[in-house]
Amino acid sequence: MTTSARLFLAGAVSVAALLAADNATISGKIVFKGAKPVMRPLTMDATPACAKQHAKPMLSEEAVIAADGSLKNVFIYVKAGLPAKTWPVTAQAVTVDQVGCVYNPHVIGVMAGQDVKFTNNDPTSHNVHPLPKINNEWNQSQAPKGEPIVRKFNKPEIGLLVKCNLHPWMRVYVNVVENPFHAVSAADGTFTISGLPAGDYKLAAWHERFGTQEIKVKVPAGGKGTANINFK
Ligand SMILES: [Cu+2]
Repeated sequence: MTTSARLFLAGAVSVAALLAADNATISGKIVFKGAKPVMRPLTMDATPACAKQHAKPMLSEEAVIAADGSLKNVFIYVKAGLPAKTWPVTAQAVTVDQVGCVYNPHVIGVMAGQDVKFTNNDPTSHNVHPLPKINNEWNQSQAPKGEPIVRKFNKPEIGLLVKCNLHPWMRVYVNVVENPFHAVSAADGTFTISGLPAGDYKLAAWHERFGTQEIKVKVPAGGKGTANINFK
């Protein structure tokens, strides 16, 4: 074998070892048990430009629960158990669109220092206004279909409420964490966190109305862990 072939193989082996070290996955499903709260319709009558974008009144997203109890918009993150290191900030921005005078998505997760991009696809102005407890407060107006607002939140903070000063029903929750291992439950309640090293983890699951649940999950290298979480 030539020297270059040996170097090539050594490189391939170390890349494979690195991939194997960080390819564990935790997935699960979030379910709400009990009597489902009734969601009120969002009243947009004062702003026809918003109201006329909805064929029927939109319901508050304070609790989005499917018929089978699947709970959407729960933020799940690794709270403890990761190796002590600084994780590189995810380069890609997380986009929050404003369309129909509603923030979409309603809940996001980002890393501290990661870009959050607020876009306006409405024919009306908005004013993006985070109300943090730990990060810095700011507010910024945005013209109809105006330039995106790109900002970072630099400190970890769960459940950071962002409102619109012009439309009081608009709200999005930004969850800021220090690692890339987080997810938001889908309409069917499921979530997946991948790219994890093997470990003994504590996950936290946060919901704007139902609070926080914690669960312990053990995942072997390259393996899968399951974290099914119930709220009530
Ligand atoms: Cu608005």
